[in-house]
Amino acid sequence: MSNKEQKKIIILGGDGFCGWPTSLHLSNLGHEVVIVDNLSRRNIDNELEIQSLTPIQPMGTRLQVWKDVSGQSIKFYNINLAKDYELLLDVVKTECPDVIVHFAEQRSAPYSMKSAKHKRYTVDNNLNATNNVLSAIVDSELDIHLVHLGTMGVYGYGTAGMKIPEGYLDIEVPTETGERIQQQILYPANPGSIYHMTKTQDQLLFHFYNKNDGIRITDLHQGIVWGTNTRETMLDERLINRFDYDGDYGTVLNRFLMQAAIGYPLTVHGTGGQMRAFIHIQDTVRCIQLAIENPPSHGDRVMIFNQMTETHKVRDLAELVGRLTGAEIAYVHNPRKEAAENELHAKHELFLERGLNPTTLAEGVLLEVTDVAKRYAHRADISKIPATSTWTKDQQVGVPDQNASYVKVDNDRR
Ligand code: NAD
Ligand code: USQ
Repeated sequence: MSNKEQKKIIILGGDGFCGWPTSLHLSNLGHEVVIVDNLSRRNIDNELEIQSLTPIQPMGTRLQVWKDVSGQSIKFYNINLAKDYELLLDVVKTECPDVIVHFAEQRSAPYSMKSAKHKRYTVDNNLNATNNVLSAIVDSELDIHLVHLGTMGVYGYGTAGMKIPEGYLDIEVPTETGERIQQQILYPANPGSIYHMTKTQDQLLFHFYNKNDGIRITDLHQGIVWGTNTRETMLDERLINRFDYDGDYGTVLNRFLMQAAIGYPLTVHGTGGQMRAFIHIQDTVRCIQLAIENPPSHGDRVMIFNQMTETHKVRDLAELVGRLTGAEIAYVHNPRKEAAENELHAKHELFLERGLNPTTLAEGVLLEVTDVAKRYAHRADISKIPATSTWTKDQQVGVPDQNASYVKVDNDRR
C-alpha cells in the first residue's frame, strides 16, 4: 500500500464482535488503526453472568498477539464516548484520523427491552455516543469521513410490498395546483425495539450534521451478522472473535449453530415467519473496507448502503441447520412483539457494484461455524440460552417446553 492510500482510521467499538475483526482487517491492509472502546460490552457480560462461547482475551493480550503475528501496532484508548466528550475530542485532535468507523453502541434488541433501566441506558448511550462523535468531528475542524454501522431494522419488519431501496425512497407529492413533484426522502423509519429506535434517530443526526456542517458520512444498514472468525482472527487462537449465544446477545443463526452443536433444540420464536437479512462477518469487514475506499464527495448527502447479502425466514434457517446437523426444532413463544410473518426484499447492489463477493450460507461454511461451537461447547451455560426479555407484559419467554416433543427435520430432505 502506498503512503497515499494508507489511512489513519479510528475504530470506535473496536473490542466488539464486528469492531475487533474490522480493526485487524484494516491493520493487515496497511492502514494505521486506533481503537477506542470503554469495554462496556465485557461489563454487560458480567451483569448478565455470561461469557462469550469463545475464549476472548483481554485487550492488552489481543494487541500484543496482533503485534507479534503481524508486526503491526494498534493503539487503544479506553473512553466512554457517550460521557467523556473532552477525552474523545482530545483523541480526535491528537490522532488526526482520515476516517472514523463507529460501531460503539449497545446493539442488542432484547437487552434494550429488558427493563426501563435498560431502555434508558440504550437511548442514553447510543444517542449521546453518536452526537458526541459528530460534535467532535465539527470541533476538531478536520476533514474526517465517518462510517457508521446502522441496521436493516430501521426499515421495519412488516411487508413493504416493494424492494426496499438503499436508504432513500422516491416519492411523488401532489401540490395544490395539481402539479406532481418528485422527491427522495429517507425511507420511513419503523423500529421494532428501543435499540432499533436509536438507530433510526442516528439517521436524523447524520442528516443534520451532513446538511449543517458538511460532514461526509456513510451509513451502513447492516443485516444480522453470522459466523465467528475472519482470516485475521484465525491467525492465532488468542485473536479469536467473540461468539454470543445467550438469550439477549446471541443472534439467531449463531444461536442455532451453537444449539445444534450442543444438542439443544433450535429455539424458533412463534412460527419462525420473520424474514431477515444476513451477512457473514468476513463480508462485514470487507464492506467496511469498501466503504472507506469509496467515500462520499464533499457536498454529497449521507451515503447509505444496505450491508447484507441474503434474506431468509427464521424457520427456513432452523430447517437448514436441522437438516445439516440432525438438530430438533422447538417452536417456542415469541418474546418479541413482531409480525408473525413478513416478506423482506431489499436492494443491495451498491456493495456488489464496488466489488463485494459474498460468502453465502453454503453448507460448508455453516459447518465450519458449527465446528467452532463444538470446540468450545464445554464453555456453554445452558441456563442462559432461553430468550427471557419480553417486549410487553403480553409476551411470554421463549423457553422450550421440557415435556414437549420437538420437530425433527425429515431425514429425506437432508
Ligand atoms: P458489540 O456489542 O460486540 O460491540 C460494540 C462495542 O462498542 C463493544 O466493544 C462496546 O464495549 C463498545 N461500546 C459501546 N458503547 C460504548 C461507549 N459509550 N463508549 C465506548 N465504547 C462503547 O456489537 P457488534 O455486534 O460488534 O455491533 C457493532 C455495531 O454494528 C453496532 O452499532 C450494531 O448496532 C451494528 N450491527 C451489528 C449487527 C450484528 O449482528 N452484530 C448487525 C447489524 C448492525
Ligand atoms: N429469533 C428466533 N429464535 C432465537 C433468536 C431470535 O426465532 O433464538 C428471531 C427473533 O424473534 C427475530 C429474528 O430471529 O425475529 C432475528 O433476531 P436476532 O436476535 O438474530 O436479530 P435482531 O434482534 O434483529 O438484532 C441483530 C443485532 C442488531 C442488528 C440486527 C440487524 O443484534 O445489532 O441491528 O440484528 S437486523 O435484524 O437486520 O435489524
